[in-house]
Formats: sequence, C-alpha cells, structure tokens
Amino acid sequence: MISTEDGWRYYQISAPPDCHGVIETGERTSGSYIIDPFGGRQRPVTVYCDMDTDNGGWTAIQRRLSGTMNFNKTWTEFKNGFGDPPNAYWIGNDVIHHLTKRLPHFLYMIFKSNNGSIFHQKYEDFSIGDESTNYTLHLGGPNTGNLGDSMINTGYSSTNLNGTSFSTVDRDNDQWKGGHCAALFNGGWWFDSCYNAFLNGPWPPEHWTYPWYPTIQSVSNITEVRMMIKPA
Ligand SMILES: [Ca+2]
Repeated sequence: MISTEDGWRYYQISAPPDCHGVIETGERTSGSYIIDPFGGRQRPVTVYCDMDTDNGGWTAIQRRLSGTMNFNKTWTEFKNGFGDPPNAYWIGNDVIHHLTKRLPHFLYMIFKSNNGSIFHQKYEDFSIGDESTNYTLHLGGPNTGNLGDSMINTGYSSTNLNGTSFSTVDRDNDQWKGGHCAALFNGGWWFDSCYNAFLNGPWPPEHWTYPWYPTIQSVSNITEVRMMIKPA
C-alpha cells in the first residue's frame, strides 16, 4: 500500500473493477475473484463471479447459501459490506453505488431450489444513489424471467420498490408511517410499506415470509439466493 499527498491510500494491485472486467481478461469459470471497484482507492473485495448465466460477467452483490449468514445487520454493515465472500455476503452499498453510478446496469435475481430448478428475473436498468440519498433504488426498463416482476409492478400500491430508500434495523427510511419494515421483517432492504420481494430475510425459512411473492412464498426448498449486476 502507498500513500499520496491527496490523502488517499492506494493499494498496489491491478484487478478489474467488476466481474465484467474479469471476463474480458479471458476468465470463463464461475467462482471467486478479486475485484477493485474503487480503482485502488479502497480495499479490493473478493466476490463471486457468475461466468455461465446469460453470457457471464455477472458480479454477485449478494449471495446466500441456506442460512449460513444472518442478514439482519446495521446501516454501517450494509454500507461497508459483510459476510464471507464468496460464500454468503453483501458486497456493500457504497460499492453498489460506485459500480452503478456511471453506466446503466442489469440486475439479475436468482433462486435455486433443491430439485435443481432455477428461478430468475432480470431488470434492465438498475442503480442506487449514494449514502446521502439513503441509497435510493432505481429500477427502470422492462424486466423478464420466470419469477415475474415482484419489485415494481406488483399489483399493490404499497410494494413498488422503485424509488425507495434503503432501511436497516437501526434506520427506518421506509414508506410505512406506522412502523419499521426492516425491524419487523429482520433484514436490511429497500422497503415501500413493505414489499413483495425481499431477498435479505432471515433463514431458518419459517421466519422468512414471502421472499418473492407470489412465485417464491417460502425458502424451505431454496438452496441459494443471489443478486448480480452487469453493465447493460
Ligand atoms: Ca416507517
């Protein structure tokens, strides 16, 4: 690590900023890679890169494997990221903002079940604001997949997550005036009042209500959940 006059501490590494950059170096195997989202200005991170789904190059911003990690974390933990990459982790809201602020990104959600079924939904235009906006979620464009849209046009006026702020157990930024969705449902997320889609709920499965209503109403048979992004 080296320090410079402007106060930044630069790490002397050379890693791509995301998994799309990794696949451009010729890597074609899904698995663990080191990426450098901030161009040396902050610590590089280990992530899961999916090189198989939809032409590969997907950076997993979230990954969960059967309840190995509690996702009921504080604002600061979601800001900076937590977990055990590349197994179960949240990459960090500052990283997600940094990766999505300049280029339009796809968002790809996956649920894998224990009978081998894969459920997925791909959103065409995803980004989040910086911390001063409470990491406001932007989801635009069409979306496709066998999960169905449970994030925007849910059929309920109280569960459109587009434009919502991030909330955690210690920060209520949701649209529910009388309560605190993150505290009630035990996980940090973008809540309206409250949700049809919630990928950070608590395992064991009996406590995680409606991860992707109505397609996935329980995680009893789910073995992996993943959120991935790629430049559009
Ligand atoms: Ca509230």
